[in-house]
Amino acid sequence: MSETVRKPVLYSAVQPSGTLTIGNYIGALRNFVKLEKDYDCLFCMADLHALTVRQEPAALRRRTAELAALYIACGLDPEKNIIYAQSHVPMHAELAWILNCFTYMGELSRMTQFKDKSAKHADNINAGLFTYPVLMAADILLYQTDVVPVGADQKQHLEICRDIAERFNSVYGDVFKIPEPYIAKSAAARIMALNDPGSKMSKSGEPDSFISMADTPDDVRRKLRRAVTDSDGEIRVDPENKPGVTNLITICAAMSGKTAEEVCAELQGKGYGALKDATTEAVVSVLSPIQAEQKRILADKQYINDVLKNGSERASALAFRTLRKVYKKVGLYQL
Ligand code: ATP
Ligand code: LTN
Repeated sequence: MSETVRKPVLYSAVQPSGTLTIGNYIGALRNFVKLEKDYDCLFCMADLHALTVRQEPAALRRRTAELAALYIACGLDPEKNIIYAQSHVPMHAELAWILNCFTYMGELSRMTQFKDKSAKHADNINAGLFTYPVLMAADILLYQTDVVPVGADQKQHLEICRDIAERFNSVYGDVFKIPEPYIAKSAAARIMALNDPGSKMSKSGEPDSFISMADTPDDVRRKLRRAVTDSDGEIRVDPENKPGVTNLITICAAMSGKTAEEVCAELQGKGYGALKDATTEAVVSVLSPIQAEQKRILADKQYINDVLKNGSERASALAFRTLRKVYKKVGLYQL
C-alpha cells in the first residue's frame, strides 16, 4: 500500500480466537483476495478483540502468527497490503477510549453479538465484550476506511460504527470517513453450522459444527458426512425448509466457483451422498494448497515477524494522523 498515492481504503480484521473456519474463508477472506487490487488494504489480526473471551496465552500468540500466514497463503501480498496485529498499534485502544465517550449504553445493549456471547459465556460477561463494537469502530475509523468486507453477522457492528462516526463528525466537522460495509448478498455471507443449520458456523463452536481451514481431507469428509440434511431427498435451495441442504449447496458452490443453480443442476436426482461428496471435493481442493502454503510460510518465523513489524509501522503512521486530529478536535492539550 502506498502511503501517498491513494486508492480507496479497504479495512478488515479477523480475531485469532480459534482456527479459522470455512465460514470465515467464504464470508470474509475470499472477498479480501477478490477486492485487494482495487483498494489500499489493511488486514488486521484483532488480538485485542479476542481477549473479550478467555484465551490461553500461548495459543493466542500461535494463532496470531497462523492467521498472518493464512492471510498470505490465501493470496494477500504483504508488500502491497498492510498486514498487522491490532495490539501492535496502540492508537486502536486510544481511539476506542475516545469513542467510548460518544457511544450510548442503550445502543451497545442492542447488539446481537453481545447478547449471543453473553449467553455463551455467562460466567464472563465483561465490559470488553460490551464495548467490543467501539474498539471495532476505532479499528475502521483510524484509517479513513471506505469499505469493510465482512460476513453478514458483522452488519450491525458496521452500522454502529457509522452512527458513532456521524455523531462525532456532527460535533467536530469531517474528521472520520463514513465507511461502507461490503457484505455478499448471497447465503455465502452466512455459512451455517453443519450440525445445526439454524446457527452460524463459528470457530469457537463445537468441533463437528465447523470445517476448519486446517482440517485434513478425512476430517472434511467425516464432518460433511455427518452434516444435518432432511428427509425429502431433493437437492434445491430453500433456506426456510431445507437449511442444511441449502448450506451444503452454498459451501459447494463457493468452493468450486460455481453458482448454486449449477451445483443443483449437476447433482439433480443423485441424492445427498453425491452432494456431500461434491462438497468434500470442492472444499479439499481449496484447502490443500492454502494449507501447504501456510505451513511453508509459518516455518520462517523471521519472515512472519518482518511482515508484522513492517505492517505495524505502516499502520501506525496512518493511524497517528487520525488520532492526532481527534485529540486536537476534542480539546486535549497539545504539546
Ligand atoms: P468467534 O467464534 O471467535 O466469535 P467467528 O468464527 O465468528 O469467531 P470472527 O473472527 O468473528 O469469526 O469473524 C471473522 C470474519 O468472518 C468476519 O468478517 C465475519 O463476519 C466472518 N464470518 C464469521 N463467521 C461466518 C460465517 N459463518 N459465514 C460467513 N462469514 C462469517
Ligand atoms: N468483529 C469482527 C472482527 C473485527 C473487524 C474489525 C472486522 C475486528 N475489528 C474491523 C472488520 C473491521 C468479527 O469478525 N467478529
